[in-house]
Amino acid sequence: MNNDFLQNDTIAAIATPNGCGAIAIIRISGSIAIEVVDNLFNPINKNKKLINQPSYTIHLGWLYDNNKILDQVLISLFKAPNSYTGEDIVEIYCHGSPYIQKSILQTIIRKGIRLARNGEFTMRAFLKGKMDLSQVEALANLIYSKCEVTHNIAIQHIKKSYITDIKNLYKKIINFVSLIELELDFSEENFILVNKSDLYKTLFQLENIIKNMRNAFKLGNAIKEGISVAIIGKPNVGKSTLFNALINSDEAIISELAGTTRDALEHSIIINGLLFRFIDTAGIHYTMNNLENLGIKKTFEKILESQIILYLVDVYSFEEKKIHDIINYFNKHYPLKKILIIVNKSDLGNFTFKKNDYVYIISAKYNTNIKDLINAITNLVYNNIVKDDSIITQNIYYEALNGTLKSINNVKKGLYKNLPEDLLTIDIRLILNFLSKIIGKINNEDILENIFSRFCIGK
Ligand SMILES: Nc1nc2c(ncn2[C@@H]2O[C@H](COP(=O)(O)OP(=O)(O)OP(=O)(O)O)[C@@H](O)[C@H]2O)c(=O)[nH]1
Ligand SMILES: [Mg+2]
Repeated sequence: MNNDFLQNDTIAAIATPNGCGAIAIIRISGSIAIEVVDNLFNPINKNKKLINQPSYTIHLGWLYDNNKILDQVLISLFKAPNSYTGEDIVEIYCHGSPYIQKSILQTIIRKGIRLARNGEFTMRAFLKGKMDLSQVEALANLIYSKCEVTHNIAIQHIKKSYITDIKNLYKKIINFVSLIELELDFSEENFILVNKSDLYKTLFQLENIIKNMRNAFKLGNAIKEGISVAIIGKPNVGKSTLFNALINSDEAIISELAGTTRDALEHSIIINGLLFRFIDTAGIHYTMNNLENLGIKKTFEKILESQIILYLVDVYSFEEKKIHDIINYFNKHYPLKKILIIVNKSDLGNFTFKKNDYVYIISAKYNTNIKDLINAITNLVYNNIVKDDSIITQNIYYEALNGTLKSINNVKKGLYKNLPEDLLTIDIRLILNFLSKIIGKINNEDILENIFSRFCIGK
């Protein structure tokens, strides 16, 4: 990473999406932002100098590149320190043609302002202490949220930052560490300074907050791109009929011929506030038909992509004694996926088996128990996918949350076993270490880039 990433020079970027819109916003942040724009700006009210205007004001005028008019624009001012980045910010609202946007940006850059990198405005906000890591994380999720649930999680996190509570607990824990060290210094006198039940209580409070934050993160992460649900099974069991019933549309072709679906079909839909991505697949069976085999190969690829598998069978062929074999097969080959067995065509058969946590009985054609099935899938998301600890994510915030919980657990175990205090402090110090990442004491450039590079330029 380039060193100027952390510098305090003035940066600029187009903050609105690429392409042509009614208006576009160019954002500039840094110490020379106002001065540079002042020199290009000719306000409608001729005597006005931007530099003399108060913060949070908007000004109409013409923007020039030497003698050439670039556009009629509105300019808003946010003066340091009460701005998004904590620095002087100027936002130029221009007309949305890509040509105008580019010309304005180029003119500004020629005046000694640098093009911002992805997320650099937000990184400055973070480094100035305007945001903590949990809010940065929430902001990234807010920008990319695609359904009500991810949107709600993000908003709650931005609004109610847990950081004040964490900072207070952080101070308390530091206090405990110093007391323990004092005790160790005077170990021969047998001083007891640390109230262990207080320490326990503090750890418990911290654990609750961190668990909430971790659950919110996991839910947001699991559903970011939509929960992927693959519908699989032998040919003709009614996979495409179920797919259509779930997405409430006639997208997939249905026929009484086996081998109708050749290529996987996908459809995203929001149900109960959650974004789902349902995948209809080609029926799995042994065939000499090359085209069908290509489809079947794809089915296996889609299984790998999915978080939930609906294994469809029909009432004729299903035997209750096979349930365990099926579950065992999936647990062995796809241990990270959640599986439901769906017995379809209940309208046709006389059957004796009953619904349970793994087995759902439906009629896709007549829409029987589809709502039940949808609720079961939703519950699976909240109760299993979110609680699943096997999710692997290389996210610094998530790793810090996990590390805190692990160290809290170690200290609690140590207290329980009456471990010597010098050993306890090792884990207590680890807690502090992880917490300091969450409350924003990060100076390492690579870590910073990792956090902020996910944002778009201009954010
Ligand atoms: N009676 C009844 N028929 C159903 C039901 N669900 C599907 N079918 C019928 O079963 C046949 C096969 O349905 P599809 O949805 O095409 O089955 P599929 O599993 O997608 O089949 P392939 O794509 O060939 O693997 C069609 O004639 C459907 O109308 C049901 O719940 N009850
Ligand atoms: Mg089909």
